[in-house]
Amino acid sequence: MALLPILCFPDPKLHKVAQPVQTVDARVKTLIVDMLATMYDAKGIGLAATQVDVHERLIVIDVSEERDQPLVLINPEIVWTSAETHLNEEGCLSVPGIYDGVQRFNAITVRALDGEGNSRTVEAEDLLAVCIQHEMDHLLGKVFVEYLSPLKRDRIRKKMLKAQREDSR
Ligand code: GNR
Ligand code: NI
Repeated sequence: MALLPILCFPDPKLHKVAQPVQTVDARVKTLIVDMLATMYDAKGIGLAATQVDVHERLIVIDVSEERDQPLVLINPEIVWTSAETHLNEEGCLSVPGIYDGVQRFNAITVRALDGEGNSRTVEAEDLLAVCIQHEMDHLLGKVFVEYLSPLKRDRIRKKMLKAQREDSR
């Protein structure tokens, strides 16, 4: 088990588009274990492979209070969305300390492979639906701050760059 470094905005690697996972083999299973460990260590509710610089369509999630219900989604595809959307306060492990509102579907249905490579359908609402949409954006190279105004995004970019400069001293 290894903790993986998480890329931080505005790292251009966060904007790479992930490719489908070809086979759920030992390499992918090791990646899942490491991503779950990294997510729990960082106290996140989700993590996309893109954030650990692996550009394959794989996400891990756990929105449970007890942190004991890991969900692995490989090659996820949204097959249904609710008509209603909702403005939710979001944060991101790749943009630490920043929280802002993003409009998301209230409920979605997703088809994906699980960690064993078996096909499954997940019906999600509320926080789980928000989290899946946030993670699937990462796989498309999209970070939530891109939904904010250019002014806000630029302020966040400058704040992150300054924090990264101070960290590296
Ligand atoms: O830990 C996280 N919390 C969160 C809160 C509201 C909406 C989305 C998220 S996902 C985030 C972890 C993360 O950055 N995943 O990519
Ligand atoms: Ni994120």
